[in-house]
Amino acid sequence: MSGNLIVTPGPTSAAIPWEERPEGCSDIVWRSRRNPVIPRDLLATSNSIFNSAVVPFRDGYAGVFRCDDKRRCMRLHFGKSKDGITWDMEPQPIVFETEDEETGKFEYAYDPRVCWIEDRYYITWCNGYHGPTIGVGYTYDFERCCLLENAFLPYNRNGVLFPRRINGKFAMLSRPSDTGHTKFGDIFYSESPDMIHWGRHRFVMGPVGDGWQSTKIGAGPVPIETEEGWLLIYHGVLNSCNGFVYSTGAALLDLEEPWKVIYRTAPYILSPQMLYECVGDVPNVGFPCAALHDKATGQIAVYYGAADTVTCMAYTRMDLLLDFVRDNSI
Ligand code: BMA
Repeated sequence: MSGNLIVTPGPTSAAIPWEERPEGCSDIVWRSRRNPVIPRDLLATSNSIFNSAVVPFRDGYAGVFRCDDKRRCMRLHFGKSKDGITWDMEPQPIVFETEDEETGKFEYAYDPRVCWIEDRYYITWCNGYHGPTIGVGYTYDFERCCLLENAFLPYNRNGVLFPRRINGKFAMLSRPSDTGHTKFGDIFYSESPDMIHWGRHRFVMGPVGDGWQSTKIGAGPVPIETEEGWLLIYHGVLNSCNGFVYSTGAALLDLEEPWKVIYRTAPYILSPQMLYECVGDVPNVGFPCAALHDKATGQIAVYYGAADTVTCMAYTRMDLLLDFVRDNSI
């Protein structure tokens, strides 16, 4: 740990962003009418802002955003918002504080997730250290950030923490991969006593069928704890004759042994269909990285990157989604 990071209070219970399901719409997950909520050029230097993570913070929200700059370097930026929709984005990338010269030598950072555990916000992301792997850091205030060790050896992507210890250990999902645009990918579960050393790796699930999740899959937002299990929203990829198509599904994982899959949707719950999902730097991509959940109302607000260009939101309700996962499981 470097510097004196100041401990500030954790998440608050600000009302989450919400829009009712449009009349006549029977989708389980429906899009915000304000999409894309974050344009590609919110920063003067940004080529695109997408695949980003938002959490409750103080009397509003904070986030870690993937901002690819106009050199097309992949960087992470802090942002703050009162309502979760309109963002005040830091123009400078996050400086990851570390006294360890070696861990500080990463070349790029993308696809962040943010997870409140016990006393701080942990950030995980795809970290360029001799190829992509899972970077881990933490912040108390979304101003300063400490860098920890990479969780795994290259190559790995989509590192997503659970929001509490499981059987006394920190727990993470990840997706071992390759140097490039990986054509395979299973989700694994790993645990750690200290957020540094990761082990006891368990297979959770892999691609299935010949449809939207047939090529590779990866965990999306931090899993949400329910009485029935961990609700995991994840992306699945189809390899079409026109390239990869990134859709979204949901699964329910066992509470104490999360590598055991209870249900998993056969159909997708969201797929690239709107123009802002089908047209952009990488067409046909919806990539969820965060979900806000209001326990009292069951409202869920999902943040997802669209076409590797902009950030969008979609909504669902816990009861609707759980019923759908149960009734449409593979
Ligand atoms: C994945 C990641 C994501 C991206 C997706 C589609 O491999 O690089 O950041 O959204 O491809 O291009």
